[in-house]
Amino acid sequence: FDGLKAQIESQIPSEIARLKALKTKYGQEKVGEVTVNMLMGGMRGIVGMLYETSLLDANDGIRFRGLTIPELQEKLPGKRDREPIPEALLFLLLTNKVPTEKEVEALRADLMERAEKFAKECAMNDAGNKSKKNVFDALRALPEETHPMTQLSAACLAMQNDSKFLKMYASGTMKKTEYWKYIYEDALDLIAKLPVVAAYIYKRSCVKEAARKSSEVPTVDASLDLAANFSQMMGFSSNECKELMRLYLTIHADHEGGNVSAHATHLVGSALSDPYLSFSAGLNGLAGPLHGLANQEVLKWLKEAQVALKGDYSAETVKTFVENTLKSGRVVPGYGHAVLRRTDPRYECQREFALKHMPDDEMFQLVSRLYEIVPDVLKATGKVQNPWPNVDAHSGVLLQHFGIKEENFYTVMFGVSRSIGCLSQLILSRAHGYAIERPKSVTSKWLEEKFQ
Ligand code: NMX
Ligand code: MLT
Repeated sequence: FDGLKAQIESQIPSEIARLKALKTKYGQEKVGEVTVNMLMGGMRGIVGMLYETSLLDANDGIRFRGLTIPELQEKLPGKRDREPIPEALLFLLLTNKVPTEKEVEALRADLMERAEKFAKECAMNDAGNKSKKNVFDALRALPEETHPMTQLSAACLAMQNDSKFLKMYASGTMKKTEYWKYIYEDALDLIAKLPVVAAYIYKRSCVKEAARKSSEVPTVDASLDLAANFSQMMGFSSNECKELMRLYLTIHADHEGGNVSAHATHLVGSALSDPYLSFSAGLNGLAGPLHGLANQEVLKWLKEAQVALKGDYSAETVKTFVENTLKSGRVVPGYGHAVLRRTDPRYECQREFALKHMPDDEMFQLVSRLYEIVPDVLKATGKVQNPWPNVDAHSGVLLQHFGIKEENFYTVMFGVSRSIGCLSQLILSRAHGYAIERPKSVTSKWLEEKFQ
């Protein structure tokens, strides 16, 4: 299927011309100022990079190529039930165009073919040609208790051997204008392979019951959509769980360019590191507790609350529990955001999903109660810029309900989804000839001398 690739190719000349015109016309204009506070405060608020696939507004939340989450739910074709499928989002991110049903189906089939070929080849190597090592051998060499995110990142590196970009670059015959074509192939391969690898990690090292455990290469059902197949490979075949996976993989895909995982992927990619190296870097950032690992932290914290509160979710007891979390020196996981100044729309759509599919779930009742209590407790600290919940405050309770109980796996699912956004932009960055990233740093002495 080269329809998507051909569409991207046809857009490149006009996009490059548009960017060139922007530079010629406005190259000397200022987009903002950098204060010492910004420099010392994690570069918050500095406009410092181009990122086309999505844009985050503090008050409106995320827009994927201009579309909000409710708009995605309404407009993206390819739905099996109510939720959009991530293949349709991938098409939108890459082309800035809502695809047709036919285009989504062609991309779905392409990704599933890549996934199936990968899984079959690895399974064949396992069974017959044991001397031909594959990524699953690399994973088996790690202790089972290695954190699933470390395993996913290591798997990305272990698959780098397959990089078409790497081979072409090494051959010395690839023109700069051709880079994106091989980045595209690697990116689509990686997006297709990650669910297979993730499902393997889940069944080998997260699941505890012998009956659900497996260290076989998962079997891909190429007739399914990417999310449904992922759910099935993990051992969850109900329609509701597949719907949840479609929603999950869609809403976690992209959050503009400045978040740690997107920025890390972008930065490493700007050195012409291939998608396997670049996205592994992104995953390492996603694995941090202030970023993607917060979804695991939230679940641990909810379980802690269930034990401490013993079913008493009255306002007073819940408030005391939250205050004690702060007193112990921890952050309240799942609350706050570097850019957002409202409840994350990704939280809201997950809440809607819960209200529709599991309104009586006990842990959902707790999550809802926390939504009433936590913002005021955080406001009372006088320092938290955004007291509202983010995406991670809600994702775990949905997964628990549908049987995905092992919270140390949650960030892996976030990573599988984030590949869609990060790798889309990586393709566009090479297609549009973005520069290597290299901002200027200064020492604190330099600052003192400047202002004294
Ligand atoms: N609980 C307790 N304190 C908080 C929280 C929170 N949820 N959020 C912010 N603060 C504190 C923060 O630690 C800082 O304290 P100090 O000055 O003592 O260092 C102060 O409030 C000001 O921080 P902000 O400017 O509001 O937040 P910042 O932009 O620095 O950080 C987060 C954003 C998301 C890292 C922060 O809100 C946080 O740690 N939240 C909890 C972890 C979390 O949910 N992360 C997931 C983000 C979404 N994702 O998936 O990546
Ligand atoms: C994300 O999805 O990347 C998080 O909300 C963090 C961020 O945007 O900074």
